[in-house]
Amino acid sequence: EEVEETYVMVKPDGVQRGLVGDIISRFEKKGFLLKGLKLFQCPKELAEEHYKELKDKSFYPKLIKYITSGPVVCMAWEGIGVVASARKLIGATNPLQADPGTIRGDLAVQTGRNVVHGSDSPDNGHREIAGTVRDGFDAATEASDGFDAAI
Ligand code: DAT
Ligand code: MG
Repeated sequence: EEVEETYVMVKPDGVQRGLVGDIISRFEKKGFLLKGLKLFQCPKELAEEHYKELKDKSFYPKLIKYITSGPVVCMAWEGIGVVASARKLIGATNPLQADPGTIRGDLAVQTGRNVVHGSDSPDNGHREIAGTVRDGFDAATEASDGFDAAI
């Protein structure tokens, strides 16, 4: 397994419900390294770009409305195999099917309010990080070079 980066985003319901700390804590305790973080109001255009593969789905308009309905917390996480591991920590898209112990399995009920996003590939991770938290990322990387996360 290689050291990778992934993009994790606490969606507006997660921010409003006060779940940011719990979610960050799960990634920290797993041993991943936080490389960038921003409270961010997602513009409609970026939301449409982020979910462009889903634009023909019936739920797409609601999805865009939801993701732009309030601030999100955007994060870049680094570690060995972090792309797939983050998806495991997050759990299945439908929270009722997500295993207990996962973020969605523990904290959510509805697919349309599933609290958190995680990139599905390293390429998408880089693209999503570039659109949100990349500013200041390199400086943060340099500053945290002395830390030894369990990566
Ligand atoms: P994931 O977020 O697990 O990667 P996805 O990429 O298939 O899932 O879909 C992106 C988001 O779109 C998902 O987190 C919630 C929403 N969504 C997906 N399928 C849905 C459905 N059937 N009804 C409502 N929202 C849905
Ligand atoms: Mg997805």
